[in-house]
Amino acid sequence: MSDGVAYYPGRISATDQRSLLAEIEQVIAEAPLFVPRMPRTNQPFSVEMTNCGSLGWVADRTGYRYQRTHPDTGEPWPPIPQRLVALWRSLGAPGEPEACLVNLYRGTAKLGLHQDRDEATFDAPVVSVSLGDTGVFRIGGTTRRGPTRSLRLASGDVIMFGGEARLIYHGIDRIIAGSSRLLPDGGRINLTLRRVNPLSVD
Ligand SMILES: O=C(O)CCC(=O)C(=O)O
Repeated sequence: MSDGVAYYPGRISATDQRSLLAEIEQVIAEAPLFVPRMPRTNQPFSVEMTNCGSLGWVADRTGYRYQRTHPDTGEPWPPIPQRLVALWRSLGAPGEPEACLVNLYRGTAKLGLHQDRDEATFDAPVVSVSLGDTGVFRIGGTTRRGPTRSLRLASGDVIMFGGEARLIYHGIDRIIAGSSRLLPDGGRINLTLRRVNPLSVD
């Protein structure tokens, strides 16, 4: 792995994956999945999303941003499950994550190459947890046109990128249908934990 990218295959046990999935299903029951839209073009993403944490990431015609409430219900996001906060700490990430983006990939859903740069701080790493079908993750450097490689993220895998790698380009090319039986209807859930504000704000 390049500097600042850490890959932890099978970090979350099968039992803990099931417990985590049940907690995320509860998050989705309280904060329903929504379809984000590209700024300006208003084109829908193929990925459905929701959030937990004090802040949640949303995308609509007016732009990308973090906000305290769900765009459809107007309610605050549910809290981040403690086992994810514990994972964040166990990886040595600072403080506590403020946002956990929940992405659901079904069918041909994918996520284009992008940087995570809507946060007010890049001091903390991004911690990303995969559940369900394997995702073909594309990972590059900090420039859009640089070389990329692909990495298959299976259920229970964790990837963390921080330091020099905090702004690497990354995305999901496709999901390998039928590669996991964790999600009853198939598909993949990704959980992305992030700090949004500098730790001094806590
Ligand atoms: O699904 C993934 O593994 C990547 C998610 C991602 O890049 C993001 O939400 O910014």
